[in-house]
Amino acid sequence: MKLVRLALGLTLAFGFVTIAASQTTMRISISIGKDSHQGAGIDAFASEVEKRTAGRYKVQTFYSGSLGGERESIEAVQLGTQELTLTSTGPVPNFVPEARILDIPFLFSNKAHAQAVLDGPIGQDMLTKFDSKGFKALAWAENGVRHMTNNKRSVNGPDDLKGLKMRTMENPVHVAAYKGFGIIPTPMAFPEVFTALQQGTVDGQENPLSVIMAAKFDQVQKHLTLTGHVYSPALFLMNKAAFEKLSAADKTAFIEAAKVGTRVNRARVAEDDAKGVTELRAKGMNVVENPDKAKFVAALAPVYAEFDKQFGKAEIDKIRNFK
Ligand code: EAX
Repeated sequence: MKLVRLALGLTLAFGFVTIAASQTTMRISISIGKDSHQGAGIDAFASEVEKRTAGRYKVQTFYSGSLGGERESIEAVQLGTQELTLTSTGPVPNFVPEARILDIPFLFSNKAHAQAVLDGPIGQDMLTKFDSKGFKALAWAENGVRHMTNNKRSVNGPDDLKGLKMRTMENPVHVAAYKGFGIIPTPMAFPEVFTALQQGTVDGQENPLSVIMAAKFDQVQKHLTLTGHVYSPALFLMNKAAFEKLSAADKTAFIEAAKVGTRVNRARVAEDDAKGVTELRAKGMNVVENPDKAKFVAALAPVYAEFDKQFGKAEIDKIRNFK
């Protein structure tokens, strides 16, 4: 009888411990608003994590850079002061230099090509490069194909870009490459961009239609050109130690949740790309839909020669020719 009571007591005690552990709350952040392709991605991720771990894990979602810009969020995830972030690869090369190769302009022929590379062996191998830097990279997501906006003039070819002061991401590959376009690159964290555009600190910026719409850049930018000059990957990053603490089944749950988040995120990018031009025109933007792409590519010839040396032409070609 006593033994039974002891066993019951232990069960209750351990039962209690299990319930207490079930309340684990984690945080995930993005630099743009909730009503966006990234907001849709982290919302889906959070609800999938909760569902797939039967509520033992909750993911609190933070939008609009309320926990900091992308560089700060990646830093926080690396340190473990924040468990998760969904970020573009913008500031990533400062943490995982191997990932730089993915930020080369005109590397991918379109979104489908980029997605195939990221979801295939090259992209999946790249995710493992984050392990030794304090991260678990759960899955590739999508920021979108980047286009240029400015307040000075309509841009039809690279000549029109000469001398424009443009905000860029804090990304060494973009900064080096965009000089080839003749612009004056001004790296800046995303939360500062709207004000910088409004006050004329910079003439323009470049981002996917999804970001331009979510951030309401139409309110502070007149001209948009669909340059499509670079594909902007995004990814779900988690603090490595926080990931390693999960049971094997929960690890799978987090990875699968990130994959669902990516599906939702990419679907929203597709929607945004389909309606973006119409919507931004309706908001008063002057849109050049078909600029002379070949001229933009040609403008980067000297930069490509440099990248071939830096990254190895064979490595770049592997991505370019991936089917
Ligand atoms: O990830 O910094 C940028 O321009 C990014 O595209 C934006 O924060 C969304």
